[in-house]
Amino acid sequence: MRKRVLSLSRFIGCGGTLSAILLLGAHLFAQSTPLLVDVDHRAATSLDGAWHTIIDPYGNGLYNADGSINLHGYGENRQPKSKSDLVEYSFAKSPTLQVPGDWNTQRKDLLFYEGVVWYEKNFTYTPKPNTRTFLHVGAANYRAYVFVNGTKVCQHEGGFTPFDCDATTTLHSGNNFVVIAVDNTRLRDGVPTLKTDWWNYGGLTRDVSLIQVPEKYIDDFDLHLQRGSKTEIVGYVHVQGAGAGEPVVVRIPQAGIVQQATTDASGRALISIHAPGLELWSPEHPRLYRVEIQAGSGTGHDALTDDIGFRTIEVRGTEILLNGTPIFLRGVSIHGEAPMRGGRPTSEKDDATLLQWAKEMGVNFVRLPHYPQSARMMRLADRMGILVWEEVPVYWAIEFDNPQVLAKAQQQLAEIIRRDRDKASVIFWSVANETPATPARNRFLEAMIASARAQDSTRLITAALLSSRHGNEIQVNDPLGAYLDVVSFNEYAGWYQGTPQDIANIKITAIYPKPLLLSEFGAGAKAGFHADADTRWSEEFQANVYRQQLQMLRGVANLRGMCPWLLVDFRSPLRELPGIQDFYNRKGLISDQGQKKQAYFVMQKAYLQHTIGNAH
Ligand code: GCB
Repeated sequence: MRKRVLSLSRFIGCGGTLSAILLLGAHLFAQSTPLLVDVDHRAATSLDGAWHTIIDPYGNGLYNADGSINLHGYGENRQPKSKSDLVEYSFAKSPTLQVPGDWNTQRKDLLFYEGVVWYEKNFTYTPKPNTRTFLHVGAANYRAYVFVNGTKVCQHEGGFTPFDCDATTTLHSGNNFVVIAVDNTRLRDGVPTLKTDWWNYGGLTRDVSLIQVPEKYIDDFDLHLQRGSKTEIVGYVHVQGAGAGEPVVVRIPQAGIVQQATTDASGRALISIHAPGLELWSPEHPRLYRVEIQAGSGTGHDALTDDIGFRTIEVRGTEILLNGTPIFLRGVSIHGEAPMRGGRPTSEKDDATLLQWAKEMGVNFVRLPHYPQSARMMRLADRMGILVWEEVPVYWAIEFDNPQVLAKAQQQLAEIIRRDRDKASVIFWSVANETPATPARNRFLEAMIASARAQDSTRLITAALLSSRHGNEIQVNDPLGAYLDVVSFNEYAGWYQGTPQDIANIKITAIYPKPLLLSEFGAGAKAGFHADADTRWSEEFQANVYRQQLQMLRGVANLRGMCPWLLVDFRSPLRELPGIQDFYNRKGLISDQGQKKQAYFVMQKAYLQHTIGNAH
């Protein structure tokens, strides 16, 4: 396994392998996998499809008795050498599961399964001379251990972010095999921790592929409009393996741009482009430019393309400015769950259905809680002109006083910023959801905010804060608000607190002179269940909560955006009420089977007729 430790400047976004050091006081956490950017624009050998799988509830083939990793377990994919040889597992004789895909929704007996599942795939491969090959995993929930031809090449923790294993020295010409053990056991010191209001879908939930690159390759770049400017593109290109003097060219043919640069000793070339006359990206005009990046010259050169929108996002006083113009964010939240069939989304059709339902409701913005969704989803939002809130799973009461947990959270944040900072749609990094304000929590999230700002100086930082109800007042006063660009908060008046009738009398008070965003409100309803507006779980009850909320929210000063909770019903182990919930959180405006509830139309009317929301 290639294990490298880079300087902090690399980690905070100046390019280079994401073998990051996270400096946390005296604590050092070295993450062992690199991370290629813009992977979806590279030529790849897909390993998607059927993989042989072994269900290993006790982690027998993975863990030694002391919990360490057994390098000579099932990862070796042994075959009996003689008729007397004892091998107590066989991938070849085991059933298959589809990759990408969670295991829970592929086999009935795995719906509630938590533990280790082994995946194995055979493939033929021909490495080219003077190249490196990475095994790319889009996401594996929650921990993954990767073996190529019997040798462990990397491991990764974090269920929603990608990683790349350098498999160059373990691959050979001809027949090869890869084995990946995925363990979705929930951990007290995990991110997220033991309790979440979403399903713990396990497995290789996103694409797996092989990516071949030259010896010197572009592993990272960042090109964006300088904050506040509509004409200056700045950033860098990092060429892994290069020293000083490597030529780099950035071309944007549709804007007539050709920019030459040269790497410094760390392989990094600074880019600064004067680009007058750019058409800026916005929901109304989601203009993407084809960007071509080349590093090196001659046979060993590396070339990448990307489709990038250029826009600015800022806060001025209590306003949010997109390309310098105040905007109200008409949003909705969407969990990463496939419409109609459930489970993790695995295709563009899954994502497009969700975003189309949102768009039809009149949104210009989606909150994607509580963990990073796929890069494909962000690409689609880029093309459809939908602004996006991305979030890391710092959810409820994780171990805020544990430096290793901070390291895990910072790692996931770094990975998602690195993956998605080329997406114009993404305007927010959310560092947390509903975290109780304690001194340890404050320190933890201040560190997260500092990391996010260091890695991306152009986007807005937020977090969904808890609010507190005192009689008819909802107070937004979490001390974290002082550190955020936009103060987002959740409130469930009419559902968890008070009655829908009380909502009219509520006053929301926030102590921060900043833009406010209502990141959650809502109520549950079982689609097709009709009763009067006082009957819980009826569509009428939910629609009434929405009507009352909208009326009350019209009076909230500085409200610059809202995301009702949420677009579609989703699976949750916390929601057990038979006949109503049946393990689904029913706060969707649309059922898991695609039926629009009355409240959907209440929101749609308000958004399409612009009867809610002021940009200034
Ligand atoms: C919340 C959480 C969200 C839950 C939601 C609910 O405050 O942020 O994850 O699903 O409430 O339905 O209770």
